Amino acid sequence: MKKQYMLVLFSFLGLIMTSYLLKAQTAEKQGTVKVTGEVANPFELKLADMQQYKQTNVVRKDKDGKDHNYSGVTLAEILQMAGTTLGKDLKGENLTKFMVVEAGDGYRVVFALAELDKDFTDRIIILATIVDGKPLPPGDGPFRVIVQDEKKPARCIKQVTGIKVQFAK
Ligand SMILES: Nc1nc2c(c(=O)[nH]1)N[C@H]1C(S)=C(S)[C@@H](COP(=O)(O)O)O[C@H]1N2
Ligand SMILES: [Mo]
Repeated sequence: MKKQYMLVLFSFLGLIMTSYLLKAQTAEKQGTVKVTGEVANPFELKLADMQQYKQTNVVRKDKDGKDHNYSGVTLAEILQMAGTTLGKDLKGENLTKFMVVEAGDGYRVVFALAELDKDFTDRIIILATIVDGKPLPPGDGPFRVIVQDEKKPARCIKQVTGIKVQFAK
């Protein structure tokens, strides 16, 4: 009788521990963006590290019709860190490169590298982690792309988990 009781207790403990570990893993996954593909140094961008990088602000209207101040790191700077052909190297066949941004819910959007490069455009695109001074709400964050001055918010992809640079072949 006592042995059975112990067995039940231990299986319970096991279950609780497994669920904690799984939760921790999901939290870890949500707190990072994998930068991969046609880059010299693929890396994982961590939420905890974001404040170390230069912060850029973009003001955008949300569906509430009001302006909101987003801050984060420009996609151009993230790609620079990963070692991509921006600036003087963005010419010739490198102009066929694009990035696929992926979200936790399977939503994906594409930006051509030339859309991110300051020699091509003044429009700023950031990977935001902060809105109006606070972390993004769970449904939107922790990472969301914010595209300055784009009429529709459809490329302001939420819950970003990955950025992959590819060639249009
Ligand atoms: N991950 C993810 N991001 C997304 C979407 C989505 O389905 N999944 N929808 C997009 C579209 S079509 C729009 S209009 C806006 C909606 O953002 P809002 O709910 O904050 O207005 O989010 C964009 N970002
Ligand atoms: Mo949309």
